[in-house]
Amino acid sequence: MKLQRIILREIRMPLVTPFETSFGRTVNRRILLGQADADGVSGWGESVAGEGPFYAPETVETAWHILRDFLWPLLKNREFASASDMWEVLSPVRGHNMAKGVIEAAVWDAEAKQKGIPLWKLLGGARSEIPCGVSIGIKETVEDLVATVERELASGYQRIKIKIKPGKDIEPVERLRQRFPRARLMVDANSAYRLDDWPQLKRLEAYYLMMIEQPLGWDDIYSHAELQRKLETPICLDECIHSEEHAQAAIALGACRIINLKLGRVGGYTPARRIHDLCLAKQIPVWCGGMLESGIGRAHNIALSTLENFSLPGDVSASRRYWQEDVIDPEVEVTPQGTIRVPTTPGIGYAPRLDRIEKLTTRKEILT
Ligand code: OSB
Ligand code: MG
Repeated sequence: MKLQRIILREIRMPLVTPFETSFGRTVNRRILLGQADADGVSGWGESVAGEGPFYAPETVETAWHILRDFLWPLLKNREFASASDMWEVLSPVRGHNMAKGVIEAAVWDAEAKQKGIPLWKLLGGARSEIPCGVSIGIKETVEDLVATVERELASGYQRIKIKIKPGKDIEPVERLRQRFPRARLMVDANSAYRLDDWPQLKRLEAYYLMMIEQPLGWDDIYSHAELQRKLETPICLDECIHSEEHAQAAIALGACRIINLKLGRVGGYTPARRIHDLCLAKQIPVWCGGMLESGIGRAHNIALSTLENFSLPGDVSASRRYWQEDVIDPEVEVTPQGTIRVPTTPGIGYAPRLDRIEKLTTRKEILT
């Protein structure tokens, strides 16, 4: 397989509902898409980098810069036996996983298309239907939150995650637990607490949460280990896990009992599968996180979620929860049982709508 060119595009898409976390509010998404043309097929990838460096250090701008100026020069005119060789070739660049993840995933899509098989099968996926949960942003009022959760549960979603921050934690969780005694509930703090806040997090244990996601510092595995010793509720790490080595350290230290795996955060399928396999061996369940992706990134999340150890519902949900109109055909839909049926067509299994993508494009660069 030889990469002829890659096309970078930035598209802008307004969210149906603004999404608020402890680190900020997103109304419009700026999304970097990568198209990799190899031997007559096009593979697609999406960067999960945010508009600003508030979830992780990378941004849309840094990802574009690294892709154009450092990753593409490593790849151009090179022969690959398979997409699984990509990760090693990209290794001279340290970090910048969100930039690497765009092109790595795009080449996996291209390889599956060349072979005429679904990407999830090429990856060794084991399920044809994946369980889905939703991630709900911080709301102005608890009433609004309760109404939103009611709607999502009625749609069939199998678990509810809400975003929390200091001052908006105990009350919303208590109200949800009163109203939905049997729902599978969890919270995500996006690093809004410090270890000293542990008594406040301890109070959350009264509400039978499945897990508490990333309560402490984005790069602080050690303090999560201290916290996990004080809590019975499992800690799930998101921001802290950027590599197999981080996962190894977190597990060995007892910093978490569950890992949220995001393709873009770890740099693509090769590192994601290694972390998946490590967690499987250590009996740490994983689930697939989301980053408010367009249909391209969403399709990749679905493929990743078919691996065996993705045993908990992820943050992968229907296109219509995010977008008036998505950039793929068909859009991602969720069954009344709260599952997504995995596509059976080659590659990511959802066709990029090039006309719509071009219309939404604010910047484009062809690298040859
Ligand atoms: O921490 O999982 C997170 C969105 C943006 C940045 C970080 C996170 C999230 C989500 C949304 O929780 C998940 C989704 O619905 O795509
Ligand atoms: Mg998270």
